[in-house]
Amino acid sequence: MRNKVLKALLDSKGSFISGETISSSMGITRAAIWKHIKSLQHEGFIIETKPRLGYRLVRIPDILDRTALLESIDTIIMGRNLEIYDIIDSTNNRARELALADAPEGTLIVAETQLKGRGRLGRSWISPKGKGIWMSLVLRPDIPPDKAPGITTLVAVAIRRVLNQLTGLDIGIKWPNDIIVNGRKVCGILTEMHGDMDKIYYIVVGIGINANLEESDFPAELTKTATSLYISTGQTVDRRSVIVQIMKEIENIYYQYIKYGNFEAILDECRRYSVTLNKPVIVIGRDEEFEGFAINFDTDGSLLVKKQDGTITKVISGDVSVRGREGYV
Ligand code: BT5
Repeated sequence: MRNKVLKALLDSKGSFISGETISSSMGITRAAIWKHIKSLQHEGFIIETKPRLGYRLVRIPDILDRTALLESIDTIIMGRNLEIYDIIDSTNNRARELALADAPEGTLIVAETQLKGRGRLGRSWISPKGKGIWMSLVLRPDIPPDKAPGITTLVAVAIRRVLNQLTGLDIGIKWPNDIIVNGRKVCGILTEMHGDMDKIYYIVVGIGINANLEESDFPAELTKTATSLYISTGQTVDRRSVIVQIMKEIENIYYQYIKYGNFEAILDECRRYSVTLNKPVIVIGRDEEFEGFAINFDTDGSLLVKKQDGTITKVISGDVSVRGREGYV
């Protein structure tokens, strides 16, 4: 009932809607509506009330509300099947669980905080409550499994576009899965795939965006390498619009790619904004570490690194980290 009252307010798009209209369309008393309005106000929704005119939704609080988010997402597939959690272990775990239970492509899991947010190679991802965008998207691309790393590239390109449009900041892509502002990580992507030799069953793309985190939200060891949109612009961002626009952008790029298989345009955009290419890099793998010069991306999105002896090595994402010679980027 609370969601229906909220939906009625959202549908009237900033105009007044009378208690009578809501009560007759929903078949509940005006007193019951008033009770739900009070509780929405208590949650932080700013709702103006005027005798004879009724109710008007003035502002939606910065909590991730399913009804409000669904109302704003204007995609056909991405994010349309949506779950929102206050607390979760990891949105990637829940997305994987749903994917195994046949959840449709585009299923999106979002959480206010994660207790066991993770990065690659078992690293942890800090996810303070209410400050970031911690979400995972289920995809079922009909592409060969060796092309799966390209999905990380595609998502990075989509996120870069959106964050740049929303903030005007120079946003870079650090191969293979980081989005960078001022040399620091503002977003990380964790792509996990389930498939066999020739088929992908599903891919879960985990996206962590440091939206409104303050310096004090980061542990000391991350202050030199991590940042947030808030720290970089001095302004809080509306997490809902970031999610809405990212879903739209991923949908555009992803289906273009699935339909026409043209990865070259995505790679070109990635090259243009890469903070990795044409620089000395240190490649840190599970068993070995080497230095070289990042010369290009290969057609599958892997990184081509020229070693000091002149040989060129193809570095595949997933089990390596890349660092600049003088620091993180
Ligand atoms: C990543 O791994 O960058 C992928 C992060 C993906 C997080 C999302 S949140 C929603 C979804 N659910 C999950 O459980 N995960 C995904 P990697 O490249 O391995 O980087 C991890 C490293 O980044 C850590 O070892 C830290 O050094 C650093 N780090 C941890 N939390 C951070 C944060 N909030 N911002 C910036 N850096 C962070």
